[in-house]
Amino acid sequence: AAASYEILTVGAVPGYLASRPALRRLADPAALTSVREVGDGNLNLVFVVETAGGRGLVLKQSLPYVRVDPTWPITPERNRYEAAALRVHNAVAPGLVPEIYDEDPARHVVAMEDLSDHRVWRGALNEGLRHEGAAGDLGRYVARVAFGTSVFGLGAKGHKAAVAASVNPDLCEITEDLVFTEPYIRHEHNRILPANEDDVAAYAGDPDVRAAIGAAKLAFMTHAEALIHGDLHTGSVLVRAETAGAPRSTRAFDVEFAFYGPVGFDIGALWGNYVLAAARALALGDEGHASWVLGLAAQTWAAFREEFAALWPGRADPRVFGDGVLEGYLAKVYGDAAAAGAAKAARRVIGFSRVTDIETLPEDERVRAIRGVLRAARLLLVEGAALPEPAVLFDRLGDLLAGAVTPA
Ligand code: SR1
Ligand code: MG
Repeated sequence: AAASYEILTVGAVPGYLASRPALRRLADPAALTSVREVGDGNLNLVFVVETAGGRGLVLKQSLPYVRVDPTWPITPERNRYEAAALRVHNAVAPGLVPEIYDEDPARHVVAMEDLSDHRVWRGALNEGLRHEGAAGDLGRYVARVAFGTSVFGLGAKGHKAAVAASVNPDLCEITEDLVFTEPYIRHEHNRILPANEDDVAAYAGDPDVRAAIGAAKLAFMTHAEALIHGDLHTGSVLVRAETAGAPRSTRAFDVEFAFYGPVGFDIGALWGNYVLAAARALALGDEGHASWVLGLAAQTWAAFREEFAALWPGRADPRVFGDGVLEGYLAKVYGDAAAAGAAKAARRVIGFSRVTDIETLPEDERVRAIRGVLRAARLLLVEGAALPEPAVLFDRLGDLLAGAVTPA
């Protein structure tokens, strides 16, 4: 697909900055020390701009096609949703997403805070590194968004107006297809190692799995609870460990999939990616790291619960949304998270868009890791909601993973 607007290049960035009044002040085009294109996701161009003595910034430009498959058109309007969601998330969860500096709807560019002193969490997890506190920070992020953008935080009319302003059908369709449909049918996007064919058939053909995935897809499509991130995997998280000069920092980024959806989808995205990271660690014989990673699920959930409960007294209309509603809602989020976690883990080992956690393993280890992920996904889907203590649920998942992944 051809672009009807100018695609940025490293060489064009100084001129672009000069053309944007909001950016000239932040990154003087005459004082640039470096411009690098660093995008490593499936969709966009990302330029890191550094200046002498300044804070620098990041330019993210949407392409009118999938970056890793230019024959696949996709609306560049997605960064309008990203800019809008970033503004909202900065307001309700300050310090947990990048600051936004500028939005250029004509060139489909969003400018935001440079977080080059952070690193992508997936890579750190793959290396066996422990960023203590990140899982809890993300639970607090999801809670602040879940409350602040919901009926509870906005009231009835505020919520309806926000839902209407945030409909993001093209990006939702990608998730509906890639996460909830393609792994469960024969599809050209699916890539299955011969040694995993029985594992995939057992998972995707299981009637309990199919019923639960259908229900999870329906929830994704219809439960307009809050302006969720929509793609909160560990590659959408930046982490920085505490040092003598700087405190710990965790930021969720890449919010172009944001829409009004079920809050449990964001928690589940994290849980599913913890499962992938643990499967990798076990395949490489690092039981200690696997156990630490699986413990993150309880940390994310506890922080989510505590933050949401702390915000609850400020809810709109406590006449109807009494305290009895809170526990029921949290249980609903938990069940959605278990199902979404399964869907998010399974799609990464069957369908389009794979993850380095698994793909960089040698083939024998990869086969065993994929087998473990699919067994864990089944447990999450079919029994997850009935095991409402995350420590218990993820202990069970750890045993199941170890049985499938650890060499005999
Ligand atoms: C065609 S986009 C494939 C995937 O990349 C994003 O990160 C989302 O996870 C999406 O499903
Ligand atoms: Mg992304």
